[in-house]
Amino acid sequence: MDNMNLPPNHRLIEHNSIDSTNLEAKRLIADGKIGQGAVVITAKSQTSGRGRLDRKWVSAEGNLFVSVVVKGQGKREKGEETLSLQRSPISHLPFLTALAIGDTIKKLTKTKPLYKWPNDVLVDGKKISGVLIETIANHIVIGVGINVASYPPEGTKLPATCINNYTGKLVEVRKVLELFVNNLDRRLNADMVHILDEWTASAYGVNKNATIQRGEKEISGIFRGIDVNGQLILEMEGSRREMFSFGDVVFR
Ligand code: BT5
Repeated sequence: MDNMNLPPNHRLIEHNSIDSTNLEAKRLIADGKIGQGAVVITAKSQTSGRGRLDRKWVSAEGNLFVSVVVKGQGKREKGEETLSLQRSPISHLPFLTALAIGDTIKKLTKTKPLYKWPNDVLVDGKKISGVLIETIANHIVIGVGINVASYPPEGTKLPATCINNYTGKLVEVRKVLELFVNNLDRRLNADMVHILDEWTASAYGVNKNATIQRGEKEISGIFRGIDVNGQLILEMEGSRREMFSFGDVVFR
């Protein structure tokens, strides 16, 4: 597959091996090399792929590693067609990105992906994709790893899986890239009012017992979905509700 149909104003930069596509995106931003359109940075493998809190993202060749750089919420300049976050609060972005990953997986497989707060996409309860969003100098880096051909068989917090486990024939990484970037662009340019509802409708673990982990601290309750800012709602004893804007959630 040589010709890829990316949305207009998208510049694709492909690497063989790189430390991390998010790090490369941040270097390009710092060096003023992003320009007007959206920039899509991919690599066949990463030597230092990262998750949140500097955790490791296992980055074997055959899987997708991509960072999409979009402009922040500044005013759109006249005539500017940059893909930019005009319509969405940044708090919606992890959910919107997860949905774009879900769209992609649904197009390629017959599975129904579920979304685990804050940023995981699961198939059969196994992690198939993760999202790392970083903001720098009025740019937003949307980093996404999707397991296509392989996954770490052990050593991950949740069991993992990959797209090719659910397809009749093997899917090309660049096909997954093309679908994902188009789905992301479409969702970024659409009305976002229903994003959180759509995410919640396929959320993993709603109404289940959940424990929020924040470093050493653990807080347990019942997971009741997310509020208008994307914060996790935990119902404690006596129906008291607490909101969490970051952390990891474990379901029991
Ligand atoms: C994430 O972090 O899930 C975000 C992963 C983002 C990776 C992309 S790849 C392109 C771009 N460049 C980067 O350097 N990063 C982004 P978090 O929620 O913190 O989950 C990390 C945890 O997932 C690890 O601690 C492992 O338990 C597990 N894990 C690591 N590699 C995995 C894989 N390939 N598949 C499934 N689980 C994995």
